[in-house]
Amino acid sequence: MKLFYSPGACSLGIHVLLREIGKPFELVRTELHKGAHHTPEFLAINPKAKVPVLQRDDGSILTEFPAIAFYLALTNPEMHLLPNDLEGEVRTLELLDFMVATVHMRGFTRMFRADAFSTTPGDTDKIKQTGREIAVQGFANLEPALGTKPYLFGDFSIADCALFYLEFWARTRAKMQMPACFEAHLDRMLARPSVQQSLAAEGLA
Ligand SMILES: N[C@@H](CCC(=O)N[C@@H](CS)C(=O)NCC(=O)O)C(=O)O
Repeated sequence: MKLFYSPGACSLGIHVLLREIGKPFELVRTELHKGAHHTPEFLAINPKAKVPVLQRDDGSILTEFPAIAFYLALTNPEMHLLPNDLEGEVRTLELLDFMVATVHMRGFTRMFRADAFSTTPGDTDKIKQTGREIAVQGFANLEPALGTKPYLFGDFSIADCALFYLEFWARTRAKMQMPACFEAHLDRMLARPSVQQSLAAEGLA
């Protein structure tokens, strides 16, 4: 199995998940800031020009964070990375979609890639502010899901890997104050060997 990742990108969540599972995998560094996702070689792998990409042992390609996370959880059932009842599964999907499609892509992406949303010269500060407001609201919407639990579903699951990369961005890149439960969840994640190893391997430790 190969993970195409960029240091500190959302692929970090899948990286952590692979290390939690503990089976051998290869990392393929694809540095977004150098445009490595727009090379013909990478586009042949993922024409959507995005990470994370998981290349499975049969060579097939899987993209989109929620799909990759579900695939890894369902193919490693002994790791209990997903609640094993219908309600738990759909609640996991609900959270993953909100975290990736709304908080990440509508919120943090505006903060980090304001130029990509710009339509008028000089509008990037407004775009960044809108992104920050979406992220702040996103954490507020997620707060009841975490509450006083150590992890989103009590025990560690794939949903925590998505929450982790959002929290990591909030603390290290966006310098955002998060509700206390997310600060504590991030500290809990940072104490996990899988997270420490992933950060070290990506050069972020
Ligand atoms: N919906 C995608 C989002 C992936 C995504 O936006 N990845 C970012 C890195 S965090 C990326 O590759 N951006 C490159 C670009 O948009 O140019 C998923 O669930 O995997």
